[in-house]
Amino acid sequence: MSDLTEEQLVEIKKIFSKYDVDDNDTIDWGEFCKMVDEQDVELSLKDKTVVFDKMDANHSGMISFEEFTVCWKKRD
Ligand SMILES: [Ca+2]
Repeated sequence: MSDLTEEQLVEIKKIFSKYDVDDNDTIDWGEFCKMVDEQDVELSLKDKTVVFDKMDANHSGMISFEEFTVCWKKRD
């Protein structure tokens, strides 16, 4: 199922780690907001909630690297 190359995975991991500030291998709400704020996109709090909820596929309140990778694939 995974069609990402090793290189792409390394790249995604790099981005993921950058925003996983407390290094617990998940992106929580606070870290997610920081990530969004650093992009050149204007998202309302409501939009952020929707995006976060979409990325957090199992609704654990945190985005795992796996969930992050899945979203990355959908982006392209
Ligand atoms: Ca984290």
